[in-house]
Amino acid sequence: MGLLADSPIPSGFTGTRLGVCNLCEAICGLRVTFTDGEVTGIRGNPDDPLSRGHVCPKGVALADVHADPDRLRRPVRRIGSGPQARWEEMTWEEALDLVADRLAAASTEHGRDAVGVYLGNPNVHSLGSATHGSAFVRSLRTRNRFSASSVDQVPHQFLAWQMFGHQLMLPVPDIDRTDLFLVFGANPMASNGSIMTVPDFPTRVRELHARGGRMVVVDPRRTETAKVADEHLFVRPGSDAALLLAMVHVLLREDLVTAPAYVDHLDALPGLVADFTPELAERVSGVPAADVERLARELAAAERAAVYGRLGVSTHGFGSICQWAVTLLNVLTGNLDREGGVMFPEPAIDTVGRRIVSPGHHDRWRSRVRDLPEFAGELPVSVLREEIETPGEGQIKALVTIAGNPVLSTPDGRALARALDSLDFMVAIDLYLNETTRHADVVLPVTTALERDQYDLVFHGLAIRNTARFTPALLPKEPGTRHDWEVFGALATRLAARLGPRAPWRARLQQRVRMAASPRLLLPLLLRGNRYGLTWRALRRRPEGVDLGPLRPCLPERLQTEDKRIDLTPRLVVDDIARLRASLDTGPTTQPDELLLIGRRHSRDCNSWLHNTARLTRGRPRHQLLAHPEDLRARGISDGDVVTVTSRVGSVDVECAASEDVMPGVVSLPHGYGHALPGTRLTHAATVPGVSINDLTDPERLDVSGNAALNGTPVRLSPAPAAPAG
Ligand SMILES: Nc1nc2c(c(=O)[nH]1)N[C@H]1C(S)=C(S)[C@@H](COP(=O)(O)OP(=O)(O)OC[C@H]3O[C@@H](n4cnc5c(=O)[nH]c(N)nc54)[C@H](O)[C@@H]3O)O[C@H]1N2
Ligand SMILES: Nc1nc2c(c(=O)[nH]1)N[C@H]1C(S)=C(S)[C@@H](COP(=O)(O)OP(=O)(O)OC[C@H]3O[C@@H](n4cnc5c(=O)[nH]c(N)nc54)[C@H](O)[C@@H]3O)O[C@H]1N2
Ligand code: SF4
Ligand SMILES: [Mo]
Repeated sequence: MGLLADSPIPSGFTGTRLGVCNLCEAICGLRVTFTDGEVTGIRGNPDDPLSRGHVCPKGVALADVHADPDRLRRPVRRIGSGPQARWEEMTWEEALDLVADRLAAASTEHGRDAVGVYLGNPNVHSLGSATHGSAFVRSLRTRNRFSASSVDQVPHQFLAWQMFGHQLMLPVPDIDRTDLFLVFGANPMASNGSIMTVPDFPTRVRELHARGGRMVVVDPRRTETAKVADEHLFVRPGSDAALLLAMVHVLLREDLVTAPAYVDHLDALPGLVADFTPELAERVSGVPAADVERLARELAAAERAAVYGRLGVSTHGFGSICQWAVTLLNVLTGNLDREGGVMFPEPAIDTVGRRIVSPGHHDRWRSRVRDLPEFAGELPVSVLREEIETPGEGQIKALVTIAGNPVLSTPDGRALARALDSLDFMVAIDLYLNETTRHADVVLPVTTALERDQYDLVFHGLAIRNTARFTPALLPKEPGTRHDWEVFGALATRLAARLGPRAPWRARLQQRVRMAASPRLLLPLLLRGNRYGLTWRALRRRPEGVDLGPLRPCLPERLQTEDKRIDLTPRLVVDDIARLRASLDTGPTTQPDELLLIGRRHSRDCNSWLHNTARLTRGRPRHQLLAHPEDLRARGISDGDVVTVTSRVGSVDVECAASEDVMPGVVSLPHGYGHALPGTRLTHAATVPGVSINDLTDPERLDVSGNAALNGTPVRLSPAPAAPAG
């Protein structure tokens, strides 16, 4: 049968083919059933050595995105603006020329930094973006580069760059072999894991329990993950730095340390954490001092333990300190690079060791208005709006967004939306006319996941098991549509012609050849010399994925630091302890009636962009503000009322739901909602209730790495004057 075929299905095909889901980091292998050329079923592939048959409701929605009549299939140009705006289709040649002309004009008239670029999350899930996207971004020659990373995982990268020598040298929990799994600020039951590619998390937790292991979750909300854990501890949002450092304090004070030989400055740690006592942690975080001590002791006593801190402690005012403390807990208990601890995946295509991705750098330039340093070539997206709105040399006049929806996903999105209208020119490379792309002058749509070849250059490197998998495109590209890599190539070539040569001719030629080659042609080159001797041919013969075995210890050899040692006191993070101490004196809130806002994810949401399919939005509404019944009662608010939530930057009206699952003093909204805006073309999503949490989050609240502190935003709650529309 056609399960193993290597080219798209023929028209009218009936049968099953292997596919892959690229919607989240779990990268599940799929079995896709076709009837007369239409997708009629999507199931998990039990033969996939990593995902083992797992699939979630979102995977099934891949077909809905492909079939969605609202999805753009041709380039469009906006005629007029505001509510009167309409969209007109263009030919590809016309659209690409116009975009290249306008971007080049901004660059030559106002200087190269006049073009800004924002890369959204789906870029890391696309092979074509990995192979061709960065060359396009480089061809813009701007320092005003932004991405969703700075509302997500920059603290992880910032720390990995300083301690392990490469921003993507990120340890992942060896969840299949650990005895104690300590989770801070992550909800893998809903998110399916992040910086931990772990398809089938629920089964793996059951297996952990079956072998006598334990999972402990520290989170301001009793999440889906907390509910399947052995223990859950509430923690005040934004306070984990003090809590985690207190655990380090206990390890050092009680002499529970078994650090490896390749670490430096161990002796400096006791002085750095001396004042972070369990008592201080209790006062700040609400976690009892006795529990802080017990957790530290249990961690030291466990034969194999993994400490994991993710989005909740990374989109945080002290995200870098949190990630540092998490790393210290693993290192000091001997759990870094140990089976059952946290380990470094060794992917077949080693983007780290082969420097396919740069190791990272810091403060080579700064943002113009707020003077914030770049990290790894990007500025914090929290400064994007001011860089567009503040006049002067280097002001952003033209913007490119690629697979991103920053109006819903970055702090003070409403103000960013206004700023987008003041640009001279904006182009979006995207599938939809949504809250962000409706501001563009031109939208260039690309093919969907089912039409593209896929190899996960990023996520094999973050996976809990070493595997490799090449999945050929299932569906042929519709006539007149383009793959993302083709759009990147066409734009890069046009820009080079308009902006004039910069590199020597040989390099330019090589670049042109590379941009013209499909990702599939580049993969054999990338595979060359891999440590497994895995050939391109062998990879293609096994579309279910090639198993390369469990994670293996690899330090200190694989460290990317020059001296193959780990500095336990990374300066840029250690220097931030002074700011942490100062914040402990003032506290997270300034007013007695303030509550702390946190986000949440649901298994049927995918950031902001999968709400246009009824399959994922039916069922009980899930957009509400969750609040503790006591906090509602104290404000005269009843369950189900519409409330006004106000922060420093804005306010929204939204239904509330009383829930004892959130800690008193904490309220929670999901992100990625708030769709019914004029000019969008999201017929179904526009009927989905909810508001954008990022109309409340504050671009002034940042970690030292430049990452936005989305969680723990102080807000006030009051009964709303009238019911909201819709
Ligand atoms: N308050 C709060 N804010 C958050 C978060 C939070 O937890 N709380 N989470 C943050 C995180 S972790 C992230 S990653 C960001 C996400 O932030 P973004 O990446 O800005 O937002 P997405 O919702 O992922 O938007 C993806 C966009 O890509 C388009 N798209 C989908 N597939 C493709 C494709 O294959 N090609 C192209 N060209 N376009 C495509 C979609 O139509 C959509 O417009 O949000 C962040 N924002
Ligand atoms: N279904 C679904 N899956 C997804 C996504 C999605 O939108 N939907 N998005 C994908 C993306 S882009 C990413 S980055 C990952 C993220 O994956 P995760 O890191 O698992 O992210 P969340 O589910 O947002 O979990 C963050 C947790 O941190 C908690 N938290 C908030 N503030 C604090 C705090 O101050 N301290 C502590 N200890 N906890 C806190 C929140 O209550 C929440 O439970 O998920 C990915 N997977
Ligand atoms: S868990 Fe993630 S990768 Fe797997 S089917 Fe769901 S969305 Fe797709
Ligand atoms: Mo993310």
